[in-house]
Amino acid sequence: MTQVATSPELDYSSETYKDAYSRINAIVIEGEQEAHDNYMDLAELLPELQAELQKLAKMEKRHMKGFQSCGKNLKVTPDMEFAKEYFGRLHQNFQDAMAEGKVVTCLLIQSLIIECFAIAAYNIYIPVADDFARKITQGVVKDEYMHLNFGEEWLKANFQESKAELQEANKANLPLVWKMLNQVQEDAEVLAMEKESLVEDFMIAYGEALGNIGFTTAEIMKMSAHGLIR
Ligand code: Y39
Ligand code: FE
Ligand code: FE
Ligand code: FE
Repeated sequence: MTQVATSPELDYSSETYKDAYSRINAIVIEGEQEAHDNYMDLAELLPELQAELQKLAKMEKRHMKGFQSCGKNLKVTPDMEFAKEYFGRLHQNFQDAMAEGKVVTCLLIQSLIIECFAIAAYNIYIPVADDFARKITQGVVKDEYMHLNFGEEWLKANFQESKAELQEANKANLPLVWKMLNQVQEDAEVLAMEKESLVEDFMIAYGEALGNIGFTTAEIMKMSAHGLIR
């Protein structure tokens, strides 16, 4: 939000930039792959929405390929081992919920938390990206709003019976996003992405989503605060 529109001091071919990019790019590639897998899993939990969910999964696969080409363009090898570890706990929580058939928790993790994380990160990245990556990311972020909207619509239509599970899943998963943001803060700064802007954009998108689903302002504030504790 408070970010400058251009960063002429960024040297996309410097070793410092490429080293940080090898982790951030890997996180994004791994995130898109896992988003694909998550929507394929959700298609099993919601057979009546199978076609739509498979379409979302396909978009995530396309995003992954786009970001792989961004790394190649900068001659960076993504550190996929780091990225797998990075998503480990969130991934496990999704898997556990999936095994129990907890569709509400799965939707909160993928379609609300992870999509809002993507929306914040991509919006903050676009003004400071290289020309090639900027074009790719602009195309991707439009899709992410559609994915977030999918989750919002389903949860809004099933709000009363989902409410308690949403609050519980929020409590268990929002703190993980905080840890994840802290963990990449330094690498993000090398790319001229400020942590404060990431947090701000994430909370705006997430709070708005909770409001659209049906939570009151007081409930949203309570749920947001739970992210900061623990
Ligand atoms: O739905 C999606 O496409 C989500 C998988 C993508 C999330 C990517 C997470 C980006 C975090 C980057 C952190 C940069 C500071
Ligand atoms: Fe995506
Ligand atoms: Fe997405
Ligand atoms: Fe700074």
